[in-house]
Amino acid sequence: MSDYQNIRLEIADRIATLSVDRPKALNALNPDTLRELSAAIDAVAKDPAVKVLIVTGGGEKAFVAGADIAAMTAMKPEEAQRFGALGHEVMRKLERLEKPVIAAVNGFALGGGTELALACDIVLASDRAVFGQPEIKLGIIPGFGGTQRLARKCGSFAAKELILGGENIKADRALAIGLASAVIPAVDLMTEARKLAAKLAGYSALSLKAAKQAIDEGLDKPRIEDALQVELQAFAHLFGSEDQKEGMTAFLEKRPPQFKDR
Ligand code: CO8
Repeated sequence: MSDYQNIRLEIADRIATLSVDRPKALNALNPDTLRELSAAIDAVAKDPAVKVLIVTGGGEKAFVAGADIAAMTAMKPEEAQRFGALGHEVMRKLERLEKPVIAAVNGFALGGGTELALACDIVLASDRAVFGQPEIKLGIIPGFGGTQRLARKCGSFAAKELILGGENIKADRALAIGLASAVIPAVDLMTEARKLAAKLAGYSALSLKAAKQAIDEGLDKPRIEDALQVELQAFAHLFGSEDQKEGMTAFLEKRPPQFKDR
């Protein structure tokens, strides 16, 4: 029996699926939900049987419709600071998870929902997905990393269009600005997400982790020389692994590799 009230965590075939599941509020993130997400990400991080994480929304309608507006209405600045910091902590934990994270965006991904997708590595959007940062219409701004990640991942013009304009966008526009990696018919979304996750799960956990870290840590370096050093260290380190020997030997022997994650 799981202790989670607002999320579901299912693990099968080396893939964990984490669903935000608060149908009465279209999966909006309140503090309890964020704390449960944090605990679930820790569990995924520690579980050697899990190689890839899929994040999605419970039900048909929403991925996550934002931070919980009812929970925020009466907040004073200090409480908002704590809530924002909790959101930052959870998104950062997801972003720094040493395993690939696929967002399967199945419906409304607004405010904190777009911010949750932005903290994932690959974003698969259903053709019914709706993204947006509508906080400006509530008299606030994004507070779970949206001002920073949207600008870094999609550029400042796209970030300002969404954050200053406050209008929602459909999946095809999200694809055009680089907020989604692919758009998939709604009925096929989870099948495609699992197919992609299964493909990644067949690779070495060591090279998946190294690739993710090299990209993310390199992007944080202002100088390309320093960023290239990040890649070089990670690249060279893999040559001490059994999986590098196996991957290259299997190629030369014209057979599929059997990675052992070591
Ligand atoms: N918070 C709380 N409840 C919500 C939220 C939300 N974000 N979104 C939907 N709900 C609730 C509705 O209140 C409604 O509840 P009830 O049935 O009790 O009236 C139920 O979910 C169903 O919603 P609707 O009836 O509105 O469904 P519609 O199909 O008509 O509309 C929408 C769907 C378009 C998704 C609409 O619900 C909507 O616009 N939701 C709000 C979207 C939004 O503004 N999100 C951004 C929130 S702010 C944010 O995310 C900031 C993040 C950083 C915070 C940092 C804090 C310091």
